[in-house]
Amino acid sequence: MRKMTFARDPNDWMEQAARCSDRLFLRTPEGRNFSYADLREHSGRIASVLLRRGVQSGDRVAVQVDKSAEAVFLYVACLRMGAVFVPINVANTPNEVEYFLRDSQPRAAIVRPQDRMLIESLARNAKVAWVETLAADGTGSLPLLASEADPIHPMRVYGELAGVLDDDAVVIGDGGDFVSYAGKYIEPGRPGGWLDPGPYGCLGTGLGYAIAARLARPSDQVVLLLGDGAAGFSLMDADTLVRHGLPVVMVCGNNGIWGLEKHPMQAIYGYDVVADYLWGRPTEILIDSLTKEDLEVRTLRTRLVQAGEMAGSAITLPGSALIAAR
Ligand SMILES: Cc1ncc(C[n+]2csc(CCOP(=O)(O)OP(=O)(O)O)c2C)c(N)n1
Ligand SMILES: [Mg+2]
Repeated sequence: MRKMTFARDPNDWMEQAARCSDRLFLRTPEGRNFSYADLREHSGRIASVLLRRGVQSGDRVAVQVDKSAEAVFLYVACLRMGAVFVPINVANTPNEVEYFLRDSQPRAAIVRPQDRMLIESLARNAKVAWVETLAADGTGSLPLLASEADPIHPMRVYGELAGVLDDDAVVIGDGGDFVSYAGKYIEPGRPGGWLDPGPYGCLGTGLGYAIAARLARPSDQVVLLLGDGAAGFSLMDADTLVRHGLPVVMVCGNNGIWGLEKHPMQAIYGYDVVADYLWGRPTEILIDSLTKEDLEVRTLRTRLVQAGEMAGSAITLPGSALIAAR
């Protein structure tokens, strides 16, 4: 009889299995098929989100979700990185869930979207900082942080940023929908680490804040997250950054619309006015008229290139204009 060999390290097992990449790993009742190569890819993507949010080998990840292929990928992701998967039965009461969270002290809790509000307050009591969602159909905030969608989903931008921001980074948001996601997903490491246009949401403050932040914190990362509409209010101040030698990284959510105006108009009235740009992509046009040799501009729609490349003054993201004043 042929002797079977078993890989002890989940990563070895994954590599072995993915060699027969077409081999079926899982078929769901709805007829979705996943090969071993899919398993490697999906679990790897989830593992990279967990890593970027600081989950390390030995950390616990509490999971209270319905059965799904994605829940299996999450489980395998934990195995691959040596994290401890703490399954919590969906039938557990809130008191029981709070007990499990307090007892296991997980780095992250992954829950059903409908339970998020409830669990977030339990998680706060249990000092669990990070809660994401995963639904039975595979949707939710956890998969979006690793989304492969093209054009890029804003959540992916923030999923990538989370891994490269220092604790003392100053992150500035100026924009509509693009920045709403940032507000939710970027956790300032210390007071003063997050600046936005405040309760009245007056767009156009971002460049001024960036100038001030760079002067006040000369050696910290300063990152400006701009909607393309917001960029239209004050992008000319990139020229000020350049003239005064103030390096700042700007990531522009370049969707060609005033999204936060357009979508509510569509929802309430069934039509929208003014919210679309009349020509092309104005962010690039505006940048063209600035002192371009001192600005590094990259527009990448299809590919993620070295998202972690933030050491100098540049981070590169797809579907977003990246502007770095040098
Ligand atoms: C000074 C000012 N004018 C108008 C508005 C109304 N307003 C809110 S969001 C928004 C559009 C934002 O578009 P963009 O920055 O492209 O972000 P998106 O929603 O497309 O991600 C506008 C015009 C505002 N908040 N402040
Ligand atoms: Mg926009």
